[in-house]
Amino acid sequence: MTLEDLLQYEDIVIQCHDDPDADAIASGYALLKYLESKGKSPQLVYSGGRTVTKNNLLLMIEKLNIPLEHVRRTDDEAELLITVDCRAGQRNVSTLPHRNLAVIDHHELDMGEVLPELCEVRTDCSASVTVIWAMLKKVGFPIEDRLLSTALYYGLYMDTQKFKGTEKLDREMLDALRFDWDIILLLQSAALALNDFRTAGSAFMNLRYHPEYHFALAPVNTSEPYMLGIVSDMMMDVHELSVCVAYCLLERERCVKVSVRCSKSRDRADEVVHWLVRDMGNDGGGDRTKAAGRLPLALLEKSCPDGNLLYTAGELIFQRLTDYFRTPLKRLAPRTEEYEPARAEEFCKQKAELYRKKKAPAGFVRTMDLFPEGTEILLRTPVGDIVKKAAPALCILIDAEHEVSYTTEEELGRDYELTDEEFPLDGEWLWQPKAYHAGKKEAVMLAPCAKKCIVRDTPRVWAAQLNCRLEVLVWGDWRLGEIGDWLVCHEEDHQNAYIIPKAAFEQSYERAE
Ligand SMILES: [Mn+2]
Repeated sequence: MTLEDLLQYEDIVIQCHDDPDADAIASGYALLKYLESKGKSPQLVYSGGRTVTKNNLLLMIEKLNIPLEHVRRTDDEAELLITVDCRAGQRNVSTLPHRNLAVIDHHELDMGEVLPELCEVRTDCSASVTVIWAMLKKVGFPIEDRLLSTALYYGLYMDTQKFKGTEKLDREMLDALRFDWDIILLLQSAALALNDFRTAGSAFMNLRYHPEYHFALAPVNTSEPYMLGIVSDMMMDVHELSVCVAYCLLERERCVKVSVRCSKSRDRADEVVHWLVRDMGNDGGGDRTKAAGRLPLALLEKSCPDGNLLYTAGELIFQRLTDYFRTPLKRLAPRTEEYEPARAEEFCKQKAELYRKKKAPAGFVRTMDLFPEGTEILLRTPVGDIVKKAAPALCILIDAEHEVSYTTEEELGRDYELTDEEFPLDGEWLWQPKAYHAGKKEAVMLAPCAKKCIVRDTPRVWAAQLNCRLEVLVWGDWRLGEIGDWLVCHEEDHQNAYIIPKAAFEQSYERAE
């Protein structure tokens, strides 16, 4: 996409992510300046429940005259909505109504994510300001405006934690910018209010450090989520630390928010967060070096009914991080990688072998053995109550879980081998399968008439037991398998691969000879 593609629209709204940071604000501002120079009058906004309160951002907005507005809700559809430093549909942005959508961002794409036609996502840039700068350069827009230059510089400075890990294009931009040093110095020395500094100090006093894995976590006593970024950014300056976690209790949002920073290229902040909140909360998005997520209070309260929730969260995070480093997580996207069972050894103790589902005994009853022909029978099936008339061909199937359903003898014969043996329905089952005389509402037990039937063939799978933690992409969701769980794929379709938990596998699968 080029910036000129955006000029075909008149009513344009530029949206930063919720809780905008310096990069989002500066990127939106640069886009605003460009569109204004082309005779448009776009709006620069952000949404979400919180307004900007962070010291340096307020100062940035004031000193650089950035007309950023907070929009809570609107029914007005923008002709064109451009999300900057974020992508519509992701959790960190409350996307405003629009007819057309454009995206400018630098964060990595999620697996299988679909982007709008109008998009510029460059992961070779450390900040969105660099993406915008390159786009401005491409259309020959001169960045002579000192305030705009300053905004771009500050956006990159903040998004890279003071230029830690900049890319080639970032450095090119830095060389080209003619920014206002005085404003930069002012912003740099305004990162914290005195009270923020005290809060950070107390978080550092309560730091927990793992000497072997070089991670640390700091509980932050605050209700301002931005403090997490400040604390975790400061932790990155510490030589001994490679993974830094700050977390705080947000009563109003009913969650513990977690912010992660990684300073070594070996670790990925978005993966660490994903691991920390798995099965519990959600990721708020992020990238290689910084990411955030949430743990809902309801779940923490369950594991610690009347305790200190911040403390409980700390224990959980420490434990999960220890596990994370003890057994590094592997990932498998079967369909994109064209998974073959021969690859099972990468994740498992042994080669994959053929298994089949155990032939669980099922039972069947001929309706004519229960009622005279034509009697209306009511059956409580898993999909609801169904009434049918007793007929010579009509049967009732009792599955391994003792659920009942209608079938015909012909259908039954296709999937099952029918026997004359009695189907054992002992009293151990709480719910005894029954059918009802629909007119008289009388129950008739199926047990005395039920016969055993044996499933003819079950599809076979290649299966092997994991010896690592593995996440497998199944229908767009990452499913985690623990050591001991089984990695299986269909015999006919190798890319149809997934995880079956250890207990479930052992209960219902057996080796195919
Ligand atoms: Mn950014």
